[in-house]
Amino acid sequence: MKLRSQLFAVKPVEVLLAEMEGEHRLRRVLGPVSLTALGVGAIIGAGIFVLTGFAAHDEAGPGLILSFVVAGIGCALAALCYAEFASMVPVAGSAYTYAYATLGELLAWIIGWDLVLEYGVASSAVAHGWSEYCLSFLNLFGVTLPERWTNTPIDIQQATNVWFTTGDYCNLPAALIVLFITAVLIVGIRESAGFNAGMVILKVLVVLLVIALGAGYVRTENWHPFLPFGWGGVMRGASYVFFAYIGFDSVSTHAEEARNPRRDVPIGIVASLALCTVLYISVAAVLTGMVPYTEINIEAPVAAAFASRGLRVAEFFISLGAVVGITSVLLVLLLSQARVLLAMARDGLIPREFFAAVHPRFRTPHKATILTGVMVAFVAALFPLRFLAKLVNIGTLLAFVIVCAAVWVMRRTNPQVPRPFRTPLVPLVPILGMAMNFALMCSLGWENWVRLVVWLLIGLGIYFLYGRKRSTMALQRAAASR
Ligand code: ALA
Repeated sequence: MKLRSQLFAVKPVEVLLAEMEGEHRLRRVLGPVSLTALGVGAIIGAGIFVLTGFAAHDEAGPGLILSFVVAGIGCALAALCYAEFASMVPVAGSAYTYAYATLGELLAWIIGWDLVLEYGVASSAVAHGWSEYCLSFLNLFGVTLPERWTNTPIDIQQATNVWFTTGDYCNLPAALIVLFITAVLIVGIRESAGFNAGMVILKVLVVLLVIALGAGYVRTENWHPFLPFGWGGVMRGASYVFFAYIGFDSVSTHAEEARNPRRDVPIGIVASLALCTVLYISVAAVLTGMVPYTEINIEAPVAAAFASRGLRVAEFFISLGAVVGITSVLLVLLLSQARVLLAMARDGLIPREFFAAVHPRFRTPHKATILTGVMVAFVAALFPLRFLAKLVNIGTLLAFVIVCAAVWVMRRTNPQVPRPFRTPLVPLVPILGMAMNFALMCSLGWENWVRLVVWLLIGLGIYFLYGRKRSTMALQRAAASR
């Protein structure tokens, strides 16, 4: 096939749906409540429990409340676009699959590779958050671990962006939790979903406790000045705490396990995001109201805010809830990562024998899961949290921009395909979604753009050396034209 026609070749929606009927499918066990729980499970984690501290302290001050509103609007616009796709093409693979159906193979590959950044690297960042709250929880009982085994060997200077070595060995707790979750995932989705539901309930209760109890300790003078770093600070804060919202889109990677994907996946996406947005804005208001922004702790800020008011029992429950809650984020992100790899492997863009292998007994993509787990554990052990979080954000924002564009393109190229959920006000919502998420990308600083470009270039290298020649669709077309 000619290069140009292959790069822009789309995978017809009919083909995607027909593939759903084939063999080696995953089990359909998830309903709307489980899907929403998976969404909430993926969303509330290191972002709200850890990154809010740094964002309030260094970037936005009490304006963090507005940062959550801004990031939430960007996500809501993207979520409405995701929901249309999820109802129309309810196949595992998320944005990758949508791009393949609309924008062609090359952009699909780019977005799939970008999702590896979103889910894989985010899992490493989240494992750091887990490690910090785990250590602070153990501290409550007087247990401390040697620093050499809880810090990364390299770090990055905040002001100058220069890398330096720390003399520590690795973040061992972060790596161990990743390997543990990987083992749980191999056993299967039904068990994982049950495990997840318990963790989600606990963390939502803890967040409600933070809001209800913390509200009584707010001192409104802490909200003055409200925007100490101006609107620029609000936007920088938004581009950072955007991390806290990541995960709602992972609901769409579970379409293949949903009992009624056309209805339940859009419900899961929109409901989980809406719930978390309300909770986040409230937590930001409570946190910045309880503690002057200059004194907000940047390691375990929510627990520390309650400790600073002498609320030791609350500190205990918050630390416990954060450890458990962040575990459930890891679970869903790692699960989603393996699903995206599975979808790409079925299309021949990465080695099928390995990534699309489904375990005969557990019916899970065990090989992709193991490889993902080992890589994520390795990155978590070595790289610092702030670096990972910003890299994840820029990659995910790019995925959102592409999905918003794709919904608009699809309305023109495939108007006839049934859409049980329709994004309202097309093209206004997709255009605003692209603009808002692009604006957040621009607030992340040039170093992160450079890292994104390097990541994408590596991806393009893999595509041109491997995927392009082995793409199932290209091979089928070549066979048909012979
Ligand atoms: N939104 C997820 C978290 O905050 C990634 O941990």
